Amino acid sequence: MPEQPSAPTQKPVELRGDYTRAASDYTVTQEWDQYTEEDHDIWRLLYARQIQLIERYAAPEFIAGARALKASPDRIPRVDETNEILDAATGWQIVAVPGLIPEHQFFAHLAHKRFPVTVWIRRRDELDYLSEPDIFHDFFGHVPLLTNPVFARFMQAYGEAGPRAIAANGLKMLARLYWYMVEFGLIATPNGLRAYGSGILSSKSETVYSVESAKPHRIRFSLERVMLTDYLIDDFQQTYFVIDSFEQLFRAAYDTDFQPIYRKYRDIPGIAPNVVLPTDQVLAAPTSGT
Ligand code: HBI
Ligand code: FE
Repeated sequence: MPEQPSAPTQKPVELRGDYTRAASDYTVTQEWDQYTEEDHDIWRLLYARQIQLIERYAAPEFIAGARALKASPDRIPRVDETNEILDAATGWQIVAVPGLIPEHQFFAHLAHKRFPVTVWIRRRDELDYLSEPDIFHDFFGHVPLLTNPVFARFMQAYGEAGPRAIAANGLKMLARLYWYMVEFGLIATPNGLRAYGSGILSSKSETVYSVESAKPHRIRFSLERVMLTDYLIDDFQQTYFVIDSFEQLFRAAYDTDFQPIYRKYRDIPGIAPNVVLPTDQVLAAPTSGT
């Protein structure tokens, strides 16, 4: 039986998933027939409120991906049906997992163009927040952009970087890149800022907050700046980093040798999540919003 990974929260919590049936790569079968009507009802509620918000707040590439997946508004999606669409778009697949899995296996899946999707769905009293990823976060938040060839290529490069980061004591820096880019990234578009991060777009309140609130800092993407910045897990972000294009993100990750970055900074404390440096390019706060 694979060991349970620890949850990335500031409080110790037990992981909810059933790891007893997982294979050595932590995959499980989805057992779609086991979902209850209540499970599907929760999917329907979450889907209905996010699908209308993303039209206004999400990156066009994310919206296009969400449409391409043809997920049902009424039923939890099936892994096998999704894989036909995803495979045709970028050669990626999703694999079912019990929840968070250890870094090493997580990286290996990404490097092989497999995205791990948690099988269970949250409870009705957790519609707005939970500390572990569930199928709504993993599927609705992450899978749409895996239909985008450039973003998908970035994700693969991220997975390939994992073992080298572990070997060089640089995991913390690499994980910050995932956090600020994959989970909480913003992108500049001709129509203004849009969200593409999965942590944002699977959360009703952070979707609006990330784009419209005057409170958080929005700082132009710089690879080193992102890799050095600490983050908060249990609250809205105090800083979002903004890319110009997925090409920019892919090139930064793909063309840069991270080893010198790990060597230079591994013993240096991170930049606090709310700090603005003199070298930062800060984007103007939106004129509306709170
Ligand atoms: N496991 N299922 C799952 N999903 C994640 O996003 C995830 C994970 N394990 C490790 C992990 N993320 C991060 O620690 C890495 O991005 C560094
Ligand atoms: Fe996620």
